Amino acid sequence: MLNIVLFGPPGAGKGTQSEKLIEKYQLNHISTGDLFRKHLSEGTELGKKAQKFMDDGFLVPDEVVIGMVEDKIKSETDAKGFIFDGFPRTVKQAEALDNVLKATDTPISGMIALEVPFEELKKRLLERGKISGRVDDQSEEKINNRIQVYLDETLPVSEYYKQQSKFNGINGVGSIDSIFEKISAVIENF
Ligand code: B4P
Repeated sequence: MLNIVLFGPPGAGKGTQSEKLIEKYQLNHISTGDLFRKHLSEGTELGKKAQKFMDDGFLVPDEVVIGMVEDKIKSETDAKGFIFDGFPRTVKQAEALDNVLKATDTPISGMIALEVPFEELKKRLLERGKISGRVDDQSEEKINNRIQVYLDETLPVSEYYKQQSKFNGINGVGSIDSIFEKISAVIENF
């Protein structure tokens, strides 16, 4: 079973590359950002809880995220493997994910970290904001906040996977296809 953590700052291209990886490796996609946006659009209680954090570029509390992902993994019993896109975003989430996967005896195969300079991230997100309608892409202030939250709360997750010798850094600047080729080459060695 192939279980991949696709990691990186906001706008690094996690969602973009996930789409291509799912198709190539026939994996199930768990994007916490997409799941929250679905809850938001359906007006669920969970969506209401997540909204104010997302709109301002803060992380949704761990207990909300972890419960949602756990339910999703347990419901997809016929999966050949998973791409975790935008999850885990805190060390607590990473530990919780390991515990859930331990129960099914299918550990994380590896982490792929997309590395993109902050100026490029800001440019991409402001550009996406023009068409996405996403509140969190609408101002430089919100984007700066998301990057700061990434540095403070999410970057330590890469250390967690380095300690397990599962970290693989990839330069996330260049054409979408060339980045996809580099990611695929790393996956072939998992
Ligand atoms: P996410 O939905 O995960 O969004 P993201 O980090 O902004 O996007 P991503 O990296 O996927 O970028 P994309 O491919 O779209 O999170 C949103 C919010 O949800 C978080 O801020 C948080 O509040 C909440 N949340 C989610 N998960 C959570 C968790 N685990 N815990 C707590 N809270 C959580 O690419 C961005 C843009 O760049 C696109 O327009 C794309 O076209 C462009 N692009 C991609 N690759 C490119 C390339 N190579 N060159 C040029 N442009 C490129």
